[in-house]
Amino acid sequence: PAIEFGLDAPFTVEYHDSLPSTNARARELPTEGATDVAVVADEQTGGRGRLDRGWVSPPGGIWLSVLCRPDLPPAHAPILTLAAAVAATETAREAGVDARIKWPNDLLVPGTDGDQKLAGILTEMEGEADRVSWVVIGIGINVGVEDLPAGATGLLAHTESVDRRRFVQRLLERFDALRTDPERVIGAWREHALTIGQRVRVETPTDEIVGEAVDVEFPGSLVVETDDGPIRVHAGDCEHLRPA
Ligand code: BTX
Repeated sequence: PAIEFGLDAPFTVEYHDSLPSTNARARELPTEGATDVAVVADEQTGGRGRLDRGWVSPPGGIWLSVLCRPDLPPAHAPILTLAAAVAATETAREAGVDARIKWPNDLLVPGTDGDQKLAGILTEMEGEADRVSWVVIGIGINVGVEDLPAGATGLLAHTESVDRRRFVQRLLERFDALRTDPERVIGAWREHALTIGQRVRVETPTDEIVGEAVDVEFPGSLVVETDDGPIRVHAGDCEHLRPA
């Protein structure tokens, strides 16, 4: 499959014309003893978002999941979601698209009628208390603009053509360089962030936090300055983040 996709990437690339979900396929790989594999599909018939939401994945998009086995405690795994967001953002920007990051896991393109969602990231993992056994980072990037939900946009709305193989290759190269460099991830994340400086309302399963988003901190928490002082929100606890 790696040869079929014609990539010389730092990950073995497994390509499928159609899958229910590249994350679901990548989750099968650890039992096969694999690591550092990227699963790519032209279309997904059951694409998944966070919190049991769906992800619309028509043919021709970039639907990609990366399986790795990092030497990290589970609590630090969110840094890999941020690394993937930075890798995807920088690759989109290189392709001429003004992508920005909305904490924790969305890529947006600012527009005159508001920000539109270009991409999303879904990280899943398994591990013990002190060490992750595997992590699957699913990255969905809209390419075309047909058959997308309201509020979504694709790369082709902002640039004339997209070489998907090259895009995947560049994204994987960047992710590979970033995954062991948390300081660079946080620095680059801040540079591309749309959320920092905004007044936000963050919904978690137990709380609603309102204030100014002032920073992101390792391993991926958002610092919100509230009337009662700063609160750090874990990426995994965010159900919704809206302008306040
Ligand atoms: P999320 O829960 O932040 O976003 C999901 C929400 O986004 C949906 O409820 C819907 O409102 C909206 N949405 C659905 N499809 C699209 C789309 N194509 N473009 C823009 N907005 C959309 C984000 O979850 C995480 C998405 C990860 C997707 C990748 S694709 C490869 C991998 N495989 C897989 O099944 N999921 C990941």
